[in-house]
Amino acid sequence: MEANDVRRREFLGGTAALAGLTLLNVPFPAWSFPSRPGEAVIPWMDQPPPPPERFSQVVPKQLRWEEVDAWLTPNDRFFAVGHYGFPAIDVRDWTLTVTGLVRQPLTLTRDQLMALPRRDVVYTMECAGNRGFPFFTGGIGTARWVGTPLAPLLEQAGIREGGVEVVFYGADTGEEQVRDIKVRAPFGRSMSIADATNPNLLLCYEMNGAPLPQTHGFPLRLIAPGWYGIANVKWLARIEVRDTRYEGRFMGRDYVTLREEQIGGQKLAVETSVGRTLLASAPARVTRHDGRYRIVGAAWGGPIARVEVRIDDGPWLPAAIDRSEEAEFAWKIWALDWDGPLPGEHGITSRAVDTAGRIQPAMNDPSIVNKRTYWESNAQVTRRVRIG
Ligand SMILES: Nc1nc2c(c(=O)[nH]1)N[C@H]1C(S)=C(S)[C@@H](COP(=O)(O)O)O[C@H]1N2
Ligand SMILES: [Mo]
Repeated sequence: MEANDVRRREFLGGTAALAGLTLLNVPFPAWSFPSRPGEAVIPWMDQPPPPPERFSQVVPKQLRWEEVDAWLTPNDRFFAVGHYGFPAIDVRDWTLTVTGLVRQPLTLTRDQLMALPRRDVVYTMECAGNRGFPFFTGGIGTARWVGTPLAPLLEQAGIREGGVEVVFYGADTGEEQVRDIKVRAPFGRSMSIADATNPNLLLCYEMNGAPLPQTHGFPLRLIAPGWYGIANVKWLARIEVRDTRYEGRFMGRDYVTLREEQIGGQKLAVETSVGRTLLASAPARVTRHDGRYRIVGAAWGGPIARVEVRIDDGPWLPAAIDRSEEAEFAWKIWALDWDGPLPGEHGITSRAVDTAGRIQPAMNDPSIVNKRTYWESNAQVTRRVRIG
């Protein structure tokens, strides 16, 4: 799009920002963003309510959308989820094992993993529960994750005939109950062999240039670009190849989406395990500079072709996509200059469109209305702002 290309020059920051980059001598503008020096952020009116105590223990930190001022989310602003707490692992006692239906079981220390080929990916991770509750709107962030590809290690271990599933276990454990039986189980998630050997999967030990923080899975986590957060097993301790489907809590009981369908005149629910990301977007912030307003947001969850923004009940307006920083699995930052808004309260809605022409569903779309559980809530988001 031509409009986008014109805007691109502005996004690159003009001469002042470029001079700044030269002075800092960074190889790429890692923190570029469509911001204007001296602009003011106008906080949203519809702030999320404080979450219940039990929820805050599992999700102690969320992204504050107004604070999104860079493509990458700094580690200290990155949301965190721990279903069984946030264990502190002593790396001297820690190894990663690859076991089960493999010809050659492996045991690796962190040093051995770090000596293997190094790859990075910029990936936007979103919790599948994000936007499922009014108090959960910041379960998302983008980081540069560094690690070693998983596929060559699985290749080295050699999956034996009959192996159908790869299970990733964390070092964190919790008490689980099925019917009246209580057991202790590790956090676990699985993938088919085809998904687990995808070349994009990383065994990750570095986040945004720092050693992987404890909260985010030190010393090692799986990074599964294109999947919801739940697939990215933290404090990774064991990888096991099995000859049956794995049905741990986070595959088979929790993180299960219930969607109703009309089947032969009957409403019947389909139960699916949360997996790959769905197309989504959200307005992040409204800024004002010299009396001129700008709406900035993000779009993610699929190959983004364009983003459209609607103010109140007005027409869908094309937003400009920031092309200065892009990666396949990272959110795209978009912006729309909002000229001459009338004083008062306004609703701002965004929708992403992917390269196949699919449109992020509206709140009243059947895919949203017929979904009974809160997982995978990728409907369009409307935020409210008051122009003074
Ligand atoms: N071992 C382990 N890994 C885990 C979890 C967990 O509770 N234990 N939570 C998952 C969920 S639900 C999400 S959304 C992401 C969040 O990653 P973050 O805390 O680094 O943001 O981690 C995933 N990996
Ligand atoms: Mo999650």
